[in-house]
Amino acid sequence: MSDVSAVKAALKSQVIETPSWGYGNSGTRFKVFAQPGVPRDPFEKLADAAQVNTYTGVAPKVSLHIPWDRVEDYTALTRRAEELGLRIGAINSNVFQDDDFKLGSVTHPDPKVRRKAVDHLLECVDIMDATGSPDLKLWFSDGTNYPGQDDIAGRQDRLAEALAEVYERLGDDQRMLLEYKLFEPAFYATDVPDWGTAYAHCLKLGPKAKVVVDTGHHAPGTNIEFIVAFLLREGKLGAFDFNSRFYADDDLMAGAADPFQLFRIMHEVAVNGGLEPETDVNFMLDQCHNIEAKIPAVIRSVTNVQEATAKALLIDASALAAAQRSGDVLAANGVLMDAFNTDVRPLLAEVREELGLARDPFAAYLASGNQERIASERVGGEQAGWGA
Ligand code: AOS
Ligand code: ZN
Ligand code: ZN
Repeated sequence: MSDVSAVKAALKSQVIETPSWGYGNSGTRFKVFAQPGVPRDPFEKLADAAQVNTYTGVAPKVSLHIPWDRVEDYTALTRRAEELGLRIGAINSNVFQDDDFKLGSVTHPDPKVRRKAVDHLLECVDIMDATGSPDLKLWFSDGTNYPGQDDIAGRQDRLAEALAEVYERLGDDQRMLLEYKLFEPAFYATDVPDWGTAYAHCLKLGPKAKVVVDTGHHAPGTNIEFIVAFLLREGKLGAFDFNSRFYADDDLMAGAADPFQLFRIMHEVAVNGGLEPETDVNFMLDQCHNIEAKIPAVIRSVTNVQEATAKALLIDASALAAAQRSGDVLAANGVLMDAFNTDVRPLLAEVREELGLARDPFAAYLASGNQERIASERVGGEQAGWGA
């Protein structure tokens, strides 16, 4: 796409969903560093997400996490989101923080534990009904640590059975997004370790089941853009969990560690129709901000995704196709690199200006005084954190 007005239109319509847990205190297993002004409840998490949307204009959806965002009244939470110009995005289920799930949740050998896990997933669908959320996000920590610990194929049978029950419960406009992850917390055999396993289960389940690609969940060197191209071609890419990794599931800001990889991913998204509304790809962030201020970090993550998208959209498609047809390897690669090496910040500043926003959302937020305001107002109560 080289027509600038079409590029701008695509950038204006891209929606990036931010995670409620990205606004709370988080850390590693060594230490959680508390920050002043962090939300004390899900309502305040929404207020922080609204700040990101106010300054970027492209982040009107917020993923919730159950139980961390469990409230008495989901209608009130949804109403608050609407007042803030937001809507509720994916409901993230959690079957990984209960003692009963030590040996697994939906793949646990004991049917009573499997029942408890499936009941939680069904509760998440009830919350989707109450909040208007379109997506149930499933990530399972299930797996084994030692050879022989459990029957690998048997665990797949139990997983398939649980997924089928939850799939049946989905409404017409609701989807199930199945996420995979190579390892951690299980170190020998994870039950949904890769896109192939997730894809095979989703294919059996039906059209409402799609795969989530979390960019931090692969072995080093994995060609993630290939996975993206394949899943889009099959109509099975449901969403991204964007974040950056240097080593494993680092959950750092999207585009921070490897902006070139994010560009290559967005190129495959763009050429395979993933920016078209009908493909319904949900561009989510799944990040934790352990040592940096949270709202500014989410703003930067959103703009990093936008920059990668803008560069991908600027690729000269006809020059690329001509080079590919003629087998001119260096010219084809050159077309891609020209786009990647373009400074798209002025273009995005123009896009924002046309939307009535400040040209630099990061600077505008810092100048707004919100950070100081929440630090002085949000005192007392329990500061919400990862897992709180
Ligand atoms: C876990 O590693 C996954 O990335 C999940 O997406 C998880 O549900 C999310 O990080 C919130 O806990
Ligand atoms: Zn994730
Ligand atoms: Zn993860």
